[in-house]
Amino acid sequence: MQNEKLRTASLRIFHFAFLIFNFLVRSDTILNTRMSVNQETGISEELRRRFREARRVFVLTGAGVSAESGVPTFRGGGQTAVWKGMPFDKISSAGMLERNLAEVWEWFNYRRDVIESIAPNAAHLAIERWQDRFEDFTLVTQNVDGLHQAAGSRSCIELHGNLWRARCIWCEAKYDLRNGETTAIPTFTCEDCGNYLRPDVVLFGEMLPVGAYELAAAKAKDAELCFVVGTSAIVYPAASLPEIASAAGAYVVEINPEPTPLSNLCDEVIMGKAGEVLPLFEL
Ligand code: BJW
Ligand code: ZN
Repeated sequence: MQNEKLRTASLRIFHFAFLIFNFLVRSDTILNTRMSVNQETGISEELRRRFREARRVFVLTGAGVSAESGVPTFRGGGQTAVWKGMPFDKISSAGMLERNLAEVWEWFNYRRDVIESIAPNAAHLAIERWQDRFEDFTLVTQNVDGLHQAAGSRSCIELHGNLWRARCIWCEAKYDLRNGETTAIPTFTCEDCGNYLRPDVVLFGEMLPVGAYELAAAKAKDAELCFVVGTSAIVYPAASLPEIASAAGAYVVEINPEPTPLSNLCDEVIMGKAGEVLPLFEL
């Protein structure tokens, strides 16, 4: 009896110690308590040094980088995109395009209307300044809003297309919707072949634009420093880019108010808003 009680008590103590240990290991990874971190900026001395000395820098952005401009994210960050009660992964899917092209256009026309009056934020502007700071700088975005370009980023690999463009479902001719008569869509048809146009974005279940992922993967593999900014990192193949960078030896840094499936792979995780954290690197 006495032995049984002793056994239960030691098991409980062991279990409790295990929980504490787990918590410490996890918070150590997430909060970088092992490093010397500046309390005001949250940026470690190690990362500052790497940022000063890096020649090849790679940045992957997601919806969170545009959140502070007022663009709703898809998953994290409070608002989630729903259109007429339909979750975005249904309306933004290849199947929906085949079933109801007109409704897909309505969804994208609505989003263009929202984004039209929106401006780049401090995160887009910081990334724009980085392009002239490093010998080799690569910006890869999953965003379709065009805000990196609006901020002045000259070269941006768009993995998921751009909602300011349409393309012919048959001959793939592209149309700029910034100057076009967008209210005529979806009845507007291709000038070359007469077929319907669709938004020039990559929907779930569709292939990425030819060469875009391959170029991004090559740059990720070559990078010394890789930033993963404002992405939930669950959509592939985009989420594999930081994995490629890490496997090839890059120092990987995540900037996001929430942890993601990539957080544990990262060398540093700065839990904060992109528009607040990114400008701090230049201080
Ligand atoms: C902040 C912040 C602040 C908030 N500051 N941060 C391998 C395994 C399993 C599945 C697959 C796989 N490979 C491929 C698949 C299938 C699928 C996929 O990945 N599914 C997963 C969901 C499981 N992938 C595909 O279908 C891709 N195609 C493909 O792989 O082709 C080959 C193939 C073809 C056929 C069969 C099989 C393979 C195409 C993916 C296309 C994604 N398209 C969308 C919609 C674009 C059009 C539109 O705009 O409507 O792209 S989906 C949506 O998700 C959009 C985004 O670009 C993408 C990523 O989202 P993102 O950017 O990460 O945003 P959120 O909202 O998820 O996260 C925001 C983050 O910001 C959060 O973490 C917040 O905390 C943070 N945040 N405020 C910093 N101020
Ligand atoms: Zn055509």
